[in-house]
Amino acid sequence: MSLLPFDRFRRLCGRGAIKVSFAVGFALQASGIAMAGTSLDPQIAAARVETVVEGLEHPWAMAFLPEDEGILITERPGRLRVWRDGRLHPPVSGLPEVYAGGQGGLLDVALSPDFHKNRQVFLAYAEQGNGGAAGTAVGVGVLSADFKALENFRVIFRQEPKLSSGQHFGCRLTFDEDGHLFIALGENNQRPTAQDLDKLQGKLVRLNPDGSVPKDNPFVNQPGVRPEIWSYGHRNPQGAAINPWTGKLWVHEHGPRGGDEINIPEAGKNYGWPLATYGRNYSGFAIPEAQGESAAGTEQPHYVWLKSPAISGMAFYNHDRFPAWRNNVFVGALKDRQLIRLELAGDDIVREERLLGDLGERIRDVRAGPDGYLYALTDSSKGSLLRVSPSP
Ligand SMILES: [Ca+2]
Repeated sequence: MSLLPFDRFRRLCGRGAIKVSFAVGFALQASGIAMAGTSLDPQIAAARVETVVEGLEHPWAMAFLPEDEGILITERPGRLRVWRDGRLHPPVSGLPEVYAGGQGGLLDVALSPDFHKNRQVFLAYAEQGNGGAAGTAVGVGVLSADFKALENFRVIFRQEPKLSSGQHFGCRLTFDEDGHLFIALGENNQRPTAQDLDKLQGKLVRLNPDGSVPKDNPFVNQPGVRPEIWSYGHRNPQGAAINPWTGKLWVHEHGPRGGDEINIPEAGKNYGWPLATYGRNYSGFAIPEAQGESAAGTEQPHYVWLKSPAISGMAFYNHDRFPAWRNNVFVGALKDRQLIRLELAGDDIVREERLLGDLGERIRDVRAGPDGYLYALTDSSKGSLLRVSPSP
């Protein structure tokens, strides 16, 4: 994506409407937790916050249009909004019907890597099946020249079978540098299915942008195994992004009570759920299928939180605007109502910091903007798009 001149982007943002404030992290959970593996005690820090857009209903995801054309924002009840020329426009037409129950609805949005040529917009959403249960689906449409419609929308992927009564749809969409589409799928709150290779629950899936299966996927031509699968044993991933310094995909997922984790999923590998987990059931009892924090044949998480922040959204920061944030990755927290900043040394996470805690907002998505600011969506019936920068 081309970099926007700052002043031009400020004009796009509608400078007059922006409210500026400062927000610090919350010190509630900074210490006293025995962290496993590479986990760290988080530190609290301040950040500068500007409210860019208000009045969004449970915004879930955003995508920056190239060339100062604005930002696409999904609202979970089923609307795609365009924020451009300093204002929020009416919902885009041409969207599919979504299952807007429980955690379901319109979820992630991603632009085609060739958007400048094809104007393709990919959407992930919960879809109801004939039997009443719901599953995650992904489709693509063409954004009209006037930004008002998504034309010729067609579904390219459906989670099969459909097993959700409203929980654990995932879902994040990410293109890698070769143009493959990764879809991070929840296990529909049906734990054992994350290990069933004939099902698409609890899987990371890798597709060509037209929905066909790449010939070099790890399980192609294996009887009884879905060829879309890249990796398995995932619980409910809601963050995925390509590490710009390695080209590798990072995915994070919700644990149950405890055990939120980041993974760097490799082809064909098993990331453990529900056989291995650092979490417990919400009741406090052990997960019935769990053998412990590890299990033979499964991968350990790259990073794990023993106390779940309930993580959603992920953004690597690779911009010159704020050198203090370079080589960082940011993660939103729903339950902890914070923005998590993780400092990297190579792939290793060496420091964790919590921002925005005193806003008291559930952070659903975080992305790095083309202007070098960080953008975050707050998940509520009156959600906002925030612009975040380091404290001066
Ligand atoms: Ca795991």
